[in-house]
Amino acid sequence: MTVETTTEETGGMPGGQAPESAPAKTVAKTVAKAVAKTPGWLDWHPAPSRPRLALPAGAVDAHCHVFGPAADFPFAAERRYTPCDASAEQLFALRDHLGLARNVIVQATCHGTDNRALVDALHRSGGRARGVATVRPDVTDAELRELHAAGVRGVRFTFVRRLADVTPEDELRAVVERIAPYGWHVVLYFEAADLAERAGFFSSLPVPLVVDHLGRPDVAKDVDGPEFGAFLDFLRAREDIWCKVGCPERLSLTGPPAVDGERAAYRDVVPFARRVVEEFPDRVLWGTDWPHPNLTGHMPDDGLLTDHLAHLAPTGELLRRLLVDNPMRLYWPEEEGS
Ligand code: 0GY
Repeated sequence: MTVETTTEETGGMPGGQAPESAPAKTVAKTVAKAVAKTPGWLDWHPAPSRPRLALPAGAVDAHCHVFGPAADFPFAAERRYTPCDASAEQLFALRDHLGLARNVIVQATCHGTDNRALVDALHRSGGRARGVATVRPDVTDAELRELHAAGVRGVRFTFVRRLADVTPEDELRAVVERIAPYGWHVVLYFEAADLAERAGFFSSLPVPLVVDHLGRPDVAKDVDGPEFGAFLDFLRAREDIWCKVGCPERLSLTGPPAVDGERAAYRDVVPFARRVVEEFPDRVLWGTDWPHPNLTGHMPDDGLLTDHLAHLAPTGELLRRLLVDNPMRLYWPEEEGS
């Protein structure tokens, strides 16, 4: 059970009755009400192992989320799922436990365009987190400046229909016009089958692009087949298209899952991720995807998920680019070379 607060307006008397002789005074009353998690929802792993893999100093978790806490940051009315809480402190404790140094926190659809939980987490991070927000075309410059000051460096467009209504392309283009002056990029979350229809639109956007979760390939298909080939061509077409290669737990069909000490997990995803890491070593990113929204089969052990990196980036050089050089260049460019 999680908690959501709503603000109710009442008259100035107990029970909401306005006194007859006095002018009706409106007061805000915060009401905590229980909100049920989505049925089948799996909470994040309570006791992940420590990675055995030697991570480079300064490694960045470039895709993770915060949820609520709902009592402080209620979930959006239009959300498609209700998660458990996953606070900034819990995220930063995981960061330290895994031996990571920084986070890129991505606005989750359960918070809609209300970026307050994200901004709060960025402020709490002491400069060790950057963010990707969700905004509407009518976002004001004052709001964009505030998001930028907090550490936001991009916006996310979601085309996964189970997560949100897909915003029309002209509205998304209007968002891009608003954010381009800030030097931000667009994070794209789409399924492989939707790329053909959207590729022209994506390629026309005049800002850097970051693709979530390998473009969600169908890993039952051949890594050398036409569908993944089209995705690789999409990445080849512009040098400012980046790709996240994490999230095997979401893509894998045959596992085995990263639980109970399994160090050769998600074998069906490895050829896809590795192909991208090897061909585009300077524009790949990785993230835990903690707290792993919407998984129903199993909840991975985040330590084993971190160790899974050894299969994707098998040399120290590839690992350093994936975890440090690339995310630093995209999210902390002012620190490059320092
Ligand atoms: C992810 C993936 C998912 C959810 C979200 O914002 C979200 O709600 O991103 C998903 O369900 O596939 O990146 O966390």
